[in-house]
Amino acid sequence: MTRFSIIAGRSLLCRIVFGSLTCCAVVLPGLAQGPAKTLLVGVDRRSVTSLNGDWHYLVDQPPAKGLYTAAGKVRDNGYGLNTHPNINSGPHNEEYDFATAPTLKVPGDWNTQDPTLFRYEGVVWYERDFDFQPVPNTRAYLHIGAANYKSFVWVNQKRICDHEGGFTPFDCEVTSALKPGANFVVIAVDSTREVDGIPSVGIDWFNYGGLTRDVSLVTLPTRFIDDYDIHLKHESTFSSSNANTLAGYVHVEGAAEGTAVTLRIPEAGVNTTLKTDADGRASFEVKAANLQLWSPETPKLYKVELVSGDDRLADDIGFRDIRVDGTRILLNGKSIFLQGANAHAEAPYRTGRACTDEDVKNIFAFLKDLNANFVRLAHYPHDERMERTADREGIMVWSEIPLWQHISFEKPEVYAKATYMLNEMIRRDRNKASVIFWSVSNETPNNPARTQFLTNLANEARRLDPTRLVTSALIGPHVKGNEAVQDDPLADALDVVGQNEYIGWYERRPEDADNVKWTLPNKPILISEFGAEAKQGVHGGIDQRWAEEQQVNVYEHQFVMINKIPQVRGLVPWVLMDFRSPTRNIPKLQDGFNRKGLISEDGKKKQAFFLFQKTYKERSVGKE
Ligand code: GCB
Repeated sequence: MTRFSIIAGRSLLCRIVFGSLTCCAVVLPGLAQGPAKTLLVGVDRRSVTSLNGDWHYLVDQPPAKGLYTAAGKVRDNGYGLNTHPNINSGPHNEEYDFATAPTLKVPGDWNTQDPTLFRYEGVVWYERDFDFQPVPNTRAYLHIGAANYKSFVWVNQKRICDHEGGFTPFDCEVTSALKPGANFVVIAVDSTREVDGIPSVGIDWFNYGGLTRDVSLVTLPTRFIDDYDIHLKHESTFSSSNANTLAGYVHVEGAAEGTAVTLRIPEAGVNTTLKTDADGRASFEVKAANLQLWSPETPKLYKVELVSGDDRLADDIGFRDIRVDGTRILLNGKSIFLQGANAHAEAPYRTGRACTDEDVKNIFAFLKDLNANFVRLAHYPHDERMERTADREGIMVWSEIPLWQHISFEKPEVYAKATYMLNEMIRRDRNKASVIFWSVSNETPNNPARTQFLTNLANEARRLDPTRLVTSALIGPHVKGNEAVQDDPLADALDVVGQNEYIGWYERRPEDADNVKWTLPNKPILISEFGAEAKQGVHGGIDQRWAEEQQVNVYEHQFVMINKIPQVRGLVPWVLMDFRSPTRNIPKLQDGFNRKGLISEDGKKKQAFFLFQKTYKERSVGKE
């Protein structure tokens, strides 16, 4: 049960969680200061003022006195005011100055840009000057693609908004804070890991901090299209001859009831005018002519034009049907087998958080070369360019929120955080045909509090988007004798079950996999992680740890095992490319990298890459 209440200009989203009422503040569009959320969908389709580029930065080492008071509250008189020290005269005042500070590139993590910040986890302040000419009858939003992990935003000395979560966008209204001519924005980003954060403190990837994705200023008419969902109607049964009804909604922020919204998809013969309801939402169902459905073989995208009043937006959207039938996964009514890889948002060649066109191009070049039709974007939402490219290239996507291993599952406030992160992920990417799975978690401990939390979250994902499949990657069971029985009750809440296992690396010997007998839920199963480490360029026998040959050997035995599990509908080895992880500390072998990649971080393919390339080409493992 969810209800809204307005308290002092903020809204509280209240929900019964595990029998008790919990509330979390959410920002109502247009209200400044307070927690911000993903508001604007399709920002990359709008003409915006980019604030990417050089930002001045200052490091505010723990206890971060520029940001926090001794009691841990955000200071009113901290660096956010961007005042300057009296250098030459008057009493000495400030101990910081952005004007003369060095710069970091945005988007980008700080760790790989300033060697002194390589291992730094804490607060870094960013400042940027920009010119702006307000246009009458418009509203302006600061759009931040992602900032890891907490952000605090000021514009022209006015505290604007906060955000928690390192991998989803947020929008803060800045209309009344902007002035004609010179303006400035200050953002404090705190990458400190927290026990009650999502993810929590223990992670097996690099905690890159900073403004890691595009930042822009979006100027919109007073009434504007903030959100839309345009998809093939999810009928109770799929029939290709009837797959021509499009459904969804367009939401117009600030719209009075009855505001007109035009939806045009010229190539599909759609040209219709809708009317918003009292909440600004115009729901629709409309027949399209001759729809060519999206699939990896034909990744067809339609130009979709939305117009309401002075606002217009054009997106490229594909239409397809994804569902489960027994233990099969059906795409447009046809059984599919997913062949792909796990990928972290680690930039190939240069390392660092992937955030540019070039990074995304390089990752997709690897996937295409591998003959992949699928990618699991681990363990958090990646840059939106990834889904855009997947849409164009015909690669299906698993998208996940960072509920990784140990999370404070017993705390209602953590559940509230998880729901808004899920919401932000779905809101950003629900119009991407490539995304077929929403994953609620990875490798969480099997206990009642966890199961209740994730079951609720899986249901929430279904409520937000009934057109996609809900999954999670489970860990365990350990093999006993030759038996592995997966009886995690979380499986009941999922449409598709991800099974992670490391037989041949963390347990048993590679050849033991040949004889393991799996008992798995009677649902489609993805082998969502399996693999072994190898250092590119190290060669030796099949039993020699860290040799490329040994990694191949692990996979060959895995293939024998996987071929015997009838309900396996896909595989994603861990992992496409070696990625930084500070927990991997074997000198000369790991050197701070998880080496389970099929490719090294500098783009060199290991032998296992070619094994998968051939296996996927020949489709020799698994059945549709
Ligand atoms: C896992 C985790 C993944 C790790 C991987 C490993 O089970 O899901 O995040 O990186 O194992 O290499 O240990």
